[in-house]
Amino acid sequence: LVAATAVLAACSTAGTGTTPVSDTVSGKKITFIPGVSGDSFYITMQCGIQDEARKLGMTVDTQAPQSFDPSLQTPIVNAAAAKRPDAILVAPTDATAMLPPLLRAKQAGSAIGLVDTTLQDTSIATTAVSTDNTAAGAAAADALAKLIGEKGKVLVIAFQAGASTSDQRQHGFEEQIKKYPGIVDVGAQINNNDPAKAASIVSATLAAHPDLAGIFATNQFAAQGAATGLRNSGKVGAVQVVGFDAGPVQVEQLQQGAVQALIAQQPYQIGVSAVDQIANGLTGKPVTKTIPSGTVTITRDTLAQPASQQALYKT
Ligand code: T6T
Repeated sequence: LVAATAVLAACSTAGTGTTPVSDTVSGKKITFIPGVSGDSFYITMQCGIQDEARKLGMTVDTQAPQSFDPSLQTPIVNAAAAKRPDAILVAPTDATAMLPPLLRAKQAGSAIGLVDTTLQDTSIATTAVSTDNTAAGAAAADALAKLIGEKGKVLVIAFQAGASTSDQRQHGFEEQIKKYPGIVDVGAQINNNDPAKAASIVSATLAAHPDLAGIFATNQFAAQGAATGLRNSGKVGAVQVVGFDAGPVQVEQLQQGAVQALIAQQPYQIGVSAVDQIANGLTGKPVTKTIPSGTVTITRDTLAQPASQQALYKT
C-alpha cells in the first residue's frame, strides 16, 4: 500500500541561495503534510514552505495522502512523528479525527503548525495560518448574488463535511446569502472532494430545479465537477458558478465561461508565514498564534489585472 507520496514541488519561484540567514534554526527539519497530493493549492503552499525554509537553512520533507481523507492522513502523521522532526506543518483533513494523532506527534517532540485547515482544539499548535474561510464564504455569496441579479435558486457544493475550510465556507455563504430576499438556497450537498460526485450532484439538482440560477463550489475539485455537470446538462453559462481556488484548471474554466468567479487564496504566503512562525517558536522568539490571510475575487473581466495575476497559484 502506497500511503504517501514524497514530493518536491517544482516551484517557479524557488530561489537558488542556500545561505542560512539564521544560524539558530539552521539544520532544523520540517515535515509538511498537505490535505492531498496533486492539488495546485497545496503545491503552491509547498513552494512557499520550501522557499522560506531554504532561506532559513531548514529542510522540508513533504508527505501527502492520495486522497483528502483522515484515515489516509493519520498513518502519514504517525510515520512522520516517529521520525521526530523539529516541526510538522499540516493541513488536517478533519477537525476532530486528526486531533489525537497530532497531539501524539506533539507529545513525541514535534512542534505543530496548522496550515489551511484547522482543528477543533488549536491549543496543541504553535501557529495556525489560513484564509478567513467564513469571510471568504460570505464573499462568495456576494459574488454569486451579483452574478444572478440577486434573485433565483442557489446550490452549495461543500467539498467535505468535517474539514474546517469546507464547513466554514459553507457557513459563511449560508449566513450571507440570507441577506438577499430574492435568493432561495436549495441547500448544501457534499461531494467528498470528488469532481465526478460534484458533477452528479449538479445533474440531479438541475433535474429537481431546472431553474437553478447559481452554484457556490467550495473548492477546486467541487468547481471542476460543477462545470462538468453543467456541460453534461447543456447549462454552461445559464447557471452561474462561483468557485474556489485559482490553479491552472480554474483559470481555464474562467476563460471558457464555465465558471464566472474564483475566490483565490494565498497558499504561497500561508506557507511562508507558517515557516516563519515555526522558526520563531523553535528559537524562543514571540510567535503569532493565528494568522488569517485574505482572498481575491477574480472574474473574467479582472483576470488580466495585476492583483488577479499575482493571486494565481504557482504550479
Ligand atoms: O481549497 C483548498 C483548501 O483550502 C481546502 O482546504 C481543500 O481544498 C483545496 O486544497 C483545493 O483543492
